[in-house]
Amino acid sequence: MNRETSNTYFNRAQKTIPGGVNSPVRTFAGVGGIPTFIKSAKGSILIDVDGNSYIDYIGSWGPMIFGHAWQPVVEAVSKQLEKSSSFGLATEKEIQLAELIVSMVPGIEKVRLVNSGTEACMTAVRIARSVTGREKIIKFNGCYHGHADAFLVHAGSGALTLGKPSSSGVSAEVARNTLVAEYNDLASVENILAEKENSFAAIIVEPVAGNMGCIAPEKGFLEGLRKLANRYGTLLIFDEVMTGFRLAAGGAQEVFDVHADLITYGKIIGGGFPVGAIAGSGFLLDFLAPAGPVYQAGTLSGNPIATTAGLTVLSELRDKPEFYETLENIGDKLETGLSTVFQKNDIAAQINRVGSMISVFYSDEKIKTFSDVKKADMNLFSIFFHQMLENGIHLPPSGFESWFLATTLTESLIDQTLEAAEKSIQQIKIEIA
Ligand code: KE4
Repeated sequence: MNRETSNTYFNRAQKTIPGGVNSPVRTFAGVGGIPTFIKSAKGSILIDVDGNSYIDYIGSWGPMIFGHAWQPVVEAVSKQLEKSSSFGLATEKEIQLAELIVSMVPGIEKVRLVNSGTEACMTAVRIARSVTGREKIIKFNGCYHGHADAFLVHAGSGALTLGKPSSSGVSAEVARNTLVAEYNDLASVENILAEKENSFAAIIVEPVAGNMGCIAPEKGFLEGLRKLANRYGTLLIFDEVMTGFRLAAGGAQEVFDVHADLITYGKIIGGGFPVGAIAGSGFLLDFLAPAGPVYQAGTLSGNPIATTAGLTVLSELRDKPEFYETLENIGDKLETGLSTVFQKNDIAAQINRVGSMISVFYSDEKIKTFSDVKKADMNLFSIFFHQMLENGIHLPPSGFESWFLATTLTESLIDQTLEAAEKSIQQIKIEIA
């Protein structure tokens, strides 16, 4: 497959953009090779700058639940664009999107729109710190909540897994207030809470993990977090930037029937445009300026383009919940088909799927925790990734990411994907024989 223009663009990009990309995962650092530069996309098909086409399993990391360039969004946004893209003053569309989100998600009363998942998560933590008067937070190894300092922390040394920066530029002082527990391990959470009682403002968790590959919460895990948060007076924050409106209209809260105090959203609610949101009770959300003492602001927050796109997508999901059944069927067909390919070829692989989030781990052990993920064969994932790319299938360029399915993945596209998987495995077996 000719990828020369992508290569040329990548070399050129590195002269003016750090690492040649505007978000690290796009560089293929996780799988090696030259990143794909995309020219256009429609439905579930990507066209790169060399004219190669691929069946897309990234979906822009989640937003494209109805596929790329979904006509209703194209039309609605084009019409809005004629009336300008931003006023810096309030509009009705912000009210409509907030009302729509409140109507779709059980247990929330108010919403603040921001411009990214990162902004949403950092604001949720700021609210929690203001409400509780406490400073520390608990996050989980392998979970990602955006690039705010408080989240760029990994388990440090010491029994308390004191947070240590996982990025240069994050101060030790900030990192010390973030302690790191293990996903699907309630005891690791209780140990931290008990050790420093009354110090924790929030527990923040991806209710279905997607940033270490897809990992479902074990039975009782989310319920256990809810009970621990109640017992220790700590707020529970569900980071639903990936799962929100993807797993169900009411997101993970609806699927698992566990209710968080604050929920963060992104991706789908912007319909492909930059939107994030914090949602929760009126009491908690009214801590945000100008209603309350927690400052938060944004030039383009709730802008008419992003809210128009978000309204168009969420209205469709509200009016046609059968889309979730469609996504479940697509996910089931893909999971079953891939499992057959791997079993037939004696490849030790675990497929984790929750609805339209799916990941493949090359391991003979079930993948339930971050330490399980770290034992998986990421080198084999990289080889599979490149073979699939060669065969016209664009997987996310990292074994530590979830794949995202769209309603535009037809039976035929899934069949093509499974044929490509079989062909890729055959090619790999020849190579590694
Ligand atoms: P953004 O700031 O990228 O909009 O959202 C941050 C974020 C927060 N919470 C969760 C659960 C997320 O998955 C994300 C962002 N997800 C990554 C994909 N793993 C975005 C892709 C990228 O960083 O380029």
